[in-house]
Amino acid sequence: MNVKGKVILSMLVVSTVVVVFWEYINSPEGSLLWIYHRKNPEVGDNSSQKRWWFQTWFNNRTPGYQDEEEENIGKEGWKEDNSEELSLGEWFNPKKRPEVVTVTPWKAPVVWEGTYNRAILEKYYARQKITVGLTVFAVGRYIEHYLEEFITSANRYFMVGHKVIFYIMVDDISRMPLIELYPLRSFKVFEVKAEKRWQDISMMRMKTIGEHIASHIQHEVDFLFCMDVDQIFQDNFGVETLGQSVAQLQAWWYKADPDEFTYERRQESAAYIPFGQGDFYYHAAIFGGTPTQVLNLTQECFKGILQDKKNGIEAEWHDESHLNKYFLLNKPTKILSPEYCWDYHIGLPLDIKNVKIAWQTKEYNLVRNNV
Ligand code: UD2
Repeated sequence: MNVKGKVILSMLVVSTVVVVFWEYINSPEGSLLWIYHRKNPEVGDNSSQKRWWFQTWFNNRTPGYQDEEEENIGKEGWKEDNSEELSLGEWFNPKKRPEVVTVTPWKAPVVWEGTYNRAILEKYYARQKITVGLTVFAVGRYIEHYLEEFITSANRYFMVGHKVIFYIMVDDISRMPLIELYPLRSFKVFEVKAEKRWQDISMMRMKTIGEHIASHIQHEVDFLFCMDVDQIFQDNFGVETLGQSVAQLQAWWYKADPDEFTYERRQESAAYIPFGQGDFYYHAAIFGGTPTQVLNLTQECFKGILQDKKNGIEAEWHDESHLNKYFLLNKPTKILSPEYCWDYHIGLPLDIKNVKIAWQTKEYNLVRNNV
């Protein structure tokens, strides 16, 4: 090798040493263990390890690549932010619907069409990778009459883009309709005892839901909704409905004065609410929240139901009366407008801009054992 060749070779060796040393002191690990990392996927993302020094070198010279790296740093930041709640002002604007009540006296949002920014919420919840549960009961003739339409429509409109588990409670599994679900959706079917009276079927849901949350649902979902089966989803019931403790305004009563509400007015009942008290009339056809909150709700309501049974009294609107008492004492953190559970028999007033769920026509004589 001539002198020129030796000079070039030694320059190459020196520059390699300089680059390797430079990468060493600048690497986040501060070590040269990248080969070890590559062998051990538990330690980190394989692909990022493979790109190690070459990528850093390349990034420093390529603006496009640099941007992506910075974007990734941003994402890491987001991950840390995951634990933080979105502030109300970031997704909710009560002024968009000045003609209706959009904030409660205890500052909880009442979610109406137009008040929420679903895109911001979607971004937030997509990062959280949430799973949402939905319980529904179909006992007796409610299976053939309502279940298929309920699940089919929920499959299409409930929490689109997020993992969903339907918890379906029936008194006869062999009569479960066959329904093919979209990706991200799954269901679990449970057999429940058929009570003789429809009132007890309705009320005992509180006990059953509570037992299922305690034994497994709390480990399976981040949020849970509980719904009546005799209704159909018509549009997206999305992440704007999620919250710690969520109540639904009853379509027939959302404009009425609390003294007109059909609360339980007899003092002997655990569901008793005196005249002069009450915030809203909540609908038992939809309630939800985190599993812990829903567990508390169902346990408290069932306690009231049992106490009434012991005292030989039944609240006027059964589980719904106890639910209203519960939400009077434990204010919901979010309320859904009647657009989320509308009865077309009322007509379609201007307030109702977008119906997400519609009541089915009540055909009590066809579906109930005792009318
Ligand atoms: C109202 C409330 C309901 C509950 C009930 C209590 C509406 C839309 N819903 O419902 O939430 O508070 O009053 O009085 O106003 N079920 C069966 N099989 C039966 C009976 C009931 O599966 O034989 C289940 C089913 O999921 C049904 C739910 O219990 O949707 C409530 O019963 P309902 O819909 O017959 O009672 P309804 O419409 O008067």
